[in-house]
Amino acid sequence: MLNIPNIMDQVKKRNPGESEFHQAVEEVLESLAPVFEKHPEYLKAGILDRIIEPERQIMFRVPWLDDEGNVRINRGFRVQFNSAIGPYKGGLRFHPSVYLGIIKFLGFEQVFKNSLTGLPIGGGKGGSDFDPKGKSDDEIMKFCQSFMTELYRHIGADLDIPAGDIGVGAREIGFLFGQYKRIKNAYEAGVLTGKGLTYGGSLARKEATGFGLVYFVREILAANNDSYENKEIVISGAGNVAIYACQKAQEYGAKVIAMSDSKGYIYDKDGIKLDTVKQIKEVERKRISEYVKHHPNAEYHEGQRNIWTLKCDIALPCATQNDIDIESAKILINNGVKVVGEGANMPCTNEAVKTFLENNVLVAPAKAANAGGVATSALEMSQNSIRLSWSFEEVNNKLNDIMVNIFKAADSASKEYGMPGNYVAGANIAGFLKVAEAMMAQGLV
Ligand code: NDP
Ligand code: 2IT
Repeated sequence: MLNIPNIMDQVKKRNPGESEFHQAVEEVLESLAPVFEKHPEYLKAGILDRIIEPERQIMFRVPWLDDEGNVRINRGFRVQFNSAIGPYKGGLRFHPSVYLGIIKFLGFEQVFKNSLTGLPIGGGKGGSDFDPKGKSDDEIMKFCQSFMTELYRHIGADLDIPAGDIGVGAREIGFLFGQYKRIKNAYEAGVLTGKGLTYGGSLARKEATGFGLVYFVREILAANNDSYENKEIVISGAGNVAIYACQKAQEYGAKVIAMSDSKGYIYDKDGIKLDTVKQIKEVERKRISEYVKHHPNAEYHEGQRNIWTLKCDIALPCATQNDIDIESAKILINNGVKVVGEGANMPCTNEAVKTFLENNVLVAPAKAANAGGVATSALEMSQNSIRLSWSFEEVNNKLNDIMVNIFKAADSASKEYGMPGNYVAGANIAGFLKVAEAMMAQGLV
């Protein structure tokens, strides 16, 4: 038997103050307890102790000059968590809230997620406490160049392949790639993913996380004899994941009635006009509140979390971690929510997830449901290696198949371990088993 409180005491002692990392580990441990019971050899080989300890953690100073000529200093991170099944792979997050605990929680989750994709990618994550909001393009470029001037020595197409996450999109990846290429004096296209289409990017990578989420939830609905037809959906966030989740859900005939950003949410009972959201967020980089200027019948409300007071059939949290706490979960349940699809990483607190499951709300866990992004990053790496590019349809079909397979893996693991319909446990177990097998085979490293 795993003594989870005891293990968690150790985790907290070894990783002080890193509450998001503690939370991510606790959730996985609870799912894995029956696996360790069935496979005592994993415990004996130290798989548990090793899988919660990053292989390498890098922290560095990022100096840059702002437009007024002031010296600015940020902190950069890259946590190379686990390379048992492939090179470290995972995004970079630029957000003022970033510290080691956030990067470690994301890197830890990435290990299981990347395993679930079925593709040969290990787990890592990085980023900085740099805040891109309100910065000029010049400042963004100077920051990215300085960040890469240190990061370049730790990454590589067969070693560690960063991509985007919160605050890191096509613009930032372009600046990062340019600086990497300049320093290395070589065109190593596969060192970053999420690249622009003119220099090695993959069609459908931009859409992949949001589309993949909607494919995964489609599978959950179908397994429960349901579909998107006549469903009302609330999506938090208005970034990369949220926008393309909205697009695919609308294509499937669902009505998306609300979206948000970090300041507040918009409610459009007639259905969100996504072109307006794209213009505001992708082009103008402004607040979501601008939406009501274009659509006066819609409403804007301050307070990002208040979006969960809206009645909906499906909730897709696509903004950031701990967006849905237990209070929001209870309101959603009282309002009749049927499915919660986690587009963001760890958007529900552990208590919220438990409450959903106890009340028969279907939960599509982040490690499975948002894996379409990193899976398509791996497809971008494949295309870079063979120096060919596939059509949008080809990549999208592969993405769809991958999401169906992830669903099957999570579903069958949940059944095998006696928790049918608990896709949270199913995804954790299925993701873990492949990594654990590889670690066993490779000895004590
Ligand atoms: P973006 O930076 O494109 O968008 C983030 C969105 O969330 C913005 O609308 C932002 O608002 C909003 N937001 C609200 N509250 C917060 C907060 N406290 N901190 C940060 N953002 C907040 O990021 P992505 O869409 O890429 O990422 C969203 C989530 O999805 C993250 O959890 C990320 O880890 C996860 N994810 C992303 C993948 C990808 O391929 N991009 C793949 C898998 C998971 P505002 O506009 O005000 O900043
Ligand atoms: O959380 C994630 O999976 C991502 N931000 C995408 C990572 C990637 O390497 O594409």
